[in-house]
Amino acid sequence: MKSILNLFILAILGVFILPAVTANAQIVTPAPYCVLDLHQAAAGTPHGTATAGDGITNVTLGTLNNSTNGYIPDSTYNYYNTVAAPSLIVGNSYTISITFGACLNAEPMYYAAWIDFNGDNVFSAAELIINNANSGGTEIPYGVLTTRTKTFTVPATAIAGTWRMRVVRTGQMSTGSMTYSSTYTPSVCFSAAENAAGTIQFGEVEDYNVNITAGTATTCAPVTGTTVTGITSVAATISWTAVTGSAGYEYVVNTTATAPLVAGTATALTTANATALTPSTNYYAHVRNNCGGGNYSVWVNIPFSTQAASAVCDTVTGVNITNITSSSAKVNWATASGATGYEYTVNTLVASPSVAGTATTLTNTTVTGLTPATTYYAHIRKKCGTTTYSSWISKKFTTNNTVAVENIMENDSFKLNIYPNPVDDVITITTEGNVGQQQEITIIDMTGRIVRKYNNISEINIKGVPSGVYFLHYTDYKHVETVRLEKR
Ligand SMILES: [Ca+2]
Ligand SMILES: [Ca+2]
Repeated sequence: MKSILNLFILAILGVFILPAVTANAQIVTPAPYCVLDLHQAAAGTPHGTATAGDGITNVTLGTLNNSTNGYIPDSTYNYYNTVAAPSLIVGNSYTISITFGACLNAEPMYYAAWIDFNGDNVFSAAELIINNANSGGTEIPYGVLTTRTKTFTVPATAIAGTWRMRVVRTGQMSTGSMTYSSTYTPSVCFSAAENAAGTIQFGEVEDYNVNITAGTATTCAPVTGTTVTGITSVAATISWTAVTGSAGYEYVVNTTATAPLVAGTATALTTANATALTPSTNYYAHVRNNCGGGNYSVWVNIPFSTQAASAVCDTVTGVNITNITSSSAKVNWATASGATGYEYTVNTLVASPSVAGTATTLTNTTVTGLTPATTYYAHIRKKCGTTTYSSWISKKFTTNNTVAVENIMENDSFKLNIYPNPVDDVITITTEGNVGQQQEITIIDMTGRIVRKYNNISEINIKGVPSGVYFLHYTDYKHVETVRLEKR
């Protein structure tokens, strides 16, 4: 039930925001139809605002389109007998649309409408045309202006004549339950005495006249040529062939093959974009033709399935280059989660490759045939799935200088001289014979660690190198010589 505080707030809103309101004409006598008398805050006290309250703000059916206050000016019952009655042809289908004020508290709210199709002044259960369960199955949400729709067919048993339609919005009669029930339908008749004796209910009742006419049932052709294209993991485009004489179309995209129970999204186009879909899900695109006059063709549907979500394809990690020689190198990378393979390219370009590399399922490769003393880039990318790749990761390395091993064994009168040895700081180096290019001196300790390296070899200064025994290692393109060196 509504709290006193809420009623107070609603009353304040009404008093200070809204101008004086003229009540809609109410004709309850003669009253061939039963009474449905709901509670109101107080006579003449608006209950909420024009769009926020417990009332009905619009009813649309065929030519009927009646907008009213969502709050209750002085009565919860209004009979709009001066509003032109829509004509409903026996056998035709029509969509009723009801808009509800944005209720200001969380009490479950229900709705229902009946048309006395057979003109017996009784709203029978068989004459129910809309309620929560058959038009979405949920309560009216709290605090939101809400519209519900339902398409119904005027039954063949309907009698021609001007009869009554009753539209109701209310809480749950007699129990005042605060828990929404998907199967509850509001009472169609409820007297003031019954109301006073039982649980007081809020809401609004709007009665209308409708003309039931025999006429000739209008039918129109359903759409054809329905296709679904551009399917991604979250979107698709629905298209259909234009129907001659169409007044427009409606479409619904859902996961149910059965024809929609409610009106779809109206469009004058022959395409519609479905968005915010769920990946890897089976959907149905339902489309129907608007015949005009509130009548529609049957729904046609076409199934489609969204694609799987496109997982992010991460780059490889742990790239390093080992076993570098003057003509080869081994490229290594870490095993990547979810990889179906890798591609690599080794070239002298810093830019990522623009074409596919060499495919492999290993996490290393040894490249050969490289040029000595040259800077290379190893480019690696991960393969995800069958056609998706990560971006490239590149690692720079430089090949070693060439050592012409084949000449080392030749007796080409090459001779290396170093002195003094033992040495304090400065070593003088001379060579004799056919010297190769790219001379280099390396001082290596007894553990194999390089402690100094020189490219200018005529005189080197090893000041600062701890005393001890070392190897002086000489190389050029043709020769390798190692001499024992003692540092004092
Ligand atoms: Ca109203
Ligand atoms: Ca009836």
